[in-house]
Amino acid sequence: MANASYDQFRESIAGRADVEDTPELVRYYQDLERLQTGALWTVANKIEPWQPQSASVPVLWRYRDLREHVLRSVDLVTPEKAGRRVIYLNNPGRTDVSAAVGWLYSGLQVMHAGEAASAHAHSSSALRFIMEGRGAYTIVDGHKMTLGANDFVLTPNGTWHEHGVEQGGATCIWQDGLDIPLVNALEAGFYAVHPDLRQAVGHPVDDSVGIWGAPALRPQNTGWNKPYSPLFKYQWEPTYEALCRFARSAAGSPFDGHLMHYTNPVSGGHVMATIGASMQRLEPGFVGQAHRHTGSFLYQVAKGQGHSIINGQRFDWQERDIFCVPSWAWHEHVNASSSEDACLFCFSDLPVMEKLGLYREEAFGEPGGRQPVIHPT
Ligand code: 1HN
Repeated sequence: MANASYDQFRESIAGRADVEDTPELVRYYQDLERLQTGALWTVANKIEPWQPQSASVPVLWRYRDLREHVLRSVDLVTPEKAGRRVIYLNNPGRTDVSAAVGWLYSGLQVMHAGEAASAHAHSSSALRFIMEGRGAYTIVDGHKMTLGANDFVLTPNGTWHEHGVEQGGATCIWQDGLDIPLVNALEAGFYAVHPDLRQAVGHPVDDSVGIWGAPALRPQNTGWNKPYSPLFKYQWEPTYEALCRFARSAAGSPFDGHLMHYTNPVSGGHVMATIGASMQRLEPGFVGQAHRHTGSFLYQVAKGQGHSIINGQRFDWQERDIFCVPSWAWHEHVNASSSEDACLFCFSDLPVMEKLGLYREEAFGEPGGRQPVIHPT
């Protein structure tokens, strides 16, 4: 990387731990170990790196490779037996915690017409992004939502939630995103199965959109005070229209093109306490500049095709592919197509980074900087 030699230089300068082992020190360390203690200077440089050292690696999961294997699971296990019939994304650097990137979990869930998975609740916050099929629904705390391709739905932490596909629908596949690795790292995870296995639908279908989904209008006297969005479903069509209007009205970001965050209509902030999400549009011919920031990001290509360069490695993506950008990895996005725009859905732990005061961002090199491609594909 461009900054590697500078980082190595900084690592060699004074002020950091630099104690050579002697027989006496080794005996001392052994004595400390027996007392469940240790000398900080033996670990300080490792536990306090100069900058984030993500254990996650950039990965592209190609949908054309995954899809048939996801569908195979339909004949192998039932949703009743499996609880959730999901093929999860396993970052090679994070296999110990079943994470797709950083502290985020993700998987592809498949359901046939007429199938349903029972209701449960857990401390993890979750979301779904619909990839294909017809007739999918999710019920969140008695609110039923109908779902189509590129719709984005929340199942916030603590809510009862279940999913299914209506009789007469078509096999559905969606991406799940959860903060399970984070919640487990914080040792704060609870899980419960609904006592009746199914929830009663207690409200008109899609009522959360009816109440909260009007653009820039907030209903009066709803008394919502939960730490997540009362709007549980964000539909594709109005999202795409908003991005196109944004693109006609302003230049957008040199790094991200036209990017809009899905928001909690009450607070204007992120949709959930630990997970944020966005959709960005890269217009035909868009060549993004490289930058990096803290936080772990998982993208799904909702529309079009293009490529991203992540820490010097080029990943060519097309519709439905999923790829990740680990914390502090350089990344830039390109839509080389001359005619079609590309849209990237993304979810991340940005709310956590922001709330904890850990968000940091920098541009690559000079303005206009682009990465050298070290590993062309
Ligand atoms: C979960 O609740 C779902 O509700 C999917 O569909 C995947 C992975 C781990 C823990 C809970 C779902 C999950 C999950």
